[in-house]
Amino acid sequence: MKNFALIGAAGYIAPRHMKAIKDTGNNLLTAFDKGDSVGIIDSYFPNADFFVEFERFDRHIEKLKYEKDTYLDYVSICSPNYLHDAHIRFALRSGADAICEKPLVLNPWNVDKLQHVEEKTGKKIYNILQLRVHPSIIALREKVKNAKKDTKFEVDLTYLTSRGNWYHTSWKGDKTKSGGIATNIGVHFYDMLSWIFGDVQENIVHVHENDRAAGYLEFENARVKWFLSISSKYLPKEIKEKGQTTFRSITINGEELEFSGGFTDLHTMVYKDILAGKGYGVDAARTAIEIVHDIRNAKPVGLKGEYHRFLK
Ligand code: NAD
Ligand code: HP7
Repeated sequence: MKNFALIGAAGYIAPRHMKAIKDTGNNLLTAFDKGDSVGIIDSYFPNADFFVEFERFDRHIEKLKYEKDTYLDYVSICSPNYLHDAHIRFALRSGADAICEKPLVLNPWNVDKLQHVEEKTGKKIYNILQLRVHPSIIALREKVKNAKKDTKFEVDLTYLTSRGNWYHTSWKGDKTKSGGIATNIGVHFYDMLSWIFGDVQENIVHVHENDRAAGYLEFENARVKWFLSISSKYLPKEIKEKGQTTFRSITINGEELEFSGGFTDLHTMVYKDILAGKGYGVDAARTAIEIVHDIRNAKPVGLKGEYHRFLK
């Protein structure tokens, strides 16, 4: 049984990590969050210790080592994006491997720094890249691998997931903390696309606002028009009429990829892989971090060239 600590325990995604730790037969020793709405811990690990001050959390972990001969194997990191690198460094210096939420970091140069810490401490950093364990995505990757080398697939990616006004007030709405919506939400898809279709050849941003972004990405094996939004105003009429607030669609050469289902247990699948000595590390995270950095810093060109049909 492996010992875990968790940073960011009071947030939206933390319960999926608690569930993954439990479902894989491991133990959450201690958790930390600035906020104290963490009653959810009782549903998974009623005996876990909890701290709201970093210094006491740190002291507790040291005490466990020197007084109880108890060591952390992993620190799971569910804090806001801009804090990931600091929390990863803490994990590795504490003698644990880190399992960190996406995006691993906001900028490519942060990735290099993390690799130095891995080298210095001999510990590993894993990133939650959960779409890479989604069965439909794995099947698509196989299909692309088996296609002729120079095939270019035509991909249309539309991802609408409505969020209320709170999103903009929270750290997620602050570009310096989340990276903006293309980073915070889109990173999954850029990672998935580059994992399936190969190196990036062109990256054009048509529109980038606080509630929607759209662009064109060309990979070795695909030409992708993408549209992403957290505003319900861009939902297709028929989706709104059904009372739905999300619309996720990927078509490849006009054919719909069925991938909406099966999202909830992906964290547990990622944990299983990591515990089995697999899992995706710093190198795997790099391409998508480069893509989101470039999208964040690009000057949108407007409605020119290969833009997504939702911009019409
Ligand atoms: P959230 O705001 O609900 O939770 C973040 C938590 O971190 C909060 O409880 C907050 O109090 C805590 N926190 C803030 N500053 C802290 C600090 N200095 N030290 C310790 N705790 C601190 O956000 P969330 O939606 O749970 O997102 C957390 C992370 O998970 C983000 O990196 C996000 O991108 C990622 N995420 C991933 C997925 C996914 O599908 N893989 C889904 C949602 C979120
Ligand atoms: N929800 C909340 O109540 N609070 C939140 O903080 C987030 C959602 P989905 P996920 O918004 O930050 C996606 O769209 O797939 C509600 C991104 N992941 O299924 O879990 C929401 O209003 C993730 O990277 O959300 O997360 C819905 O009612 C990103 O950080 C419900 O939860 C996160 O949004 C489910 O919402 C975010 C993927 O796109 C794979």
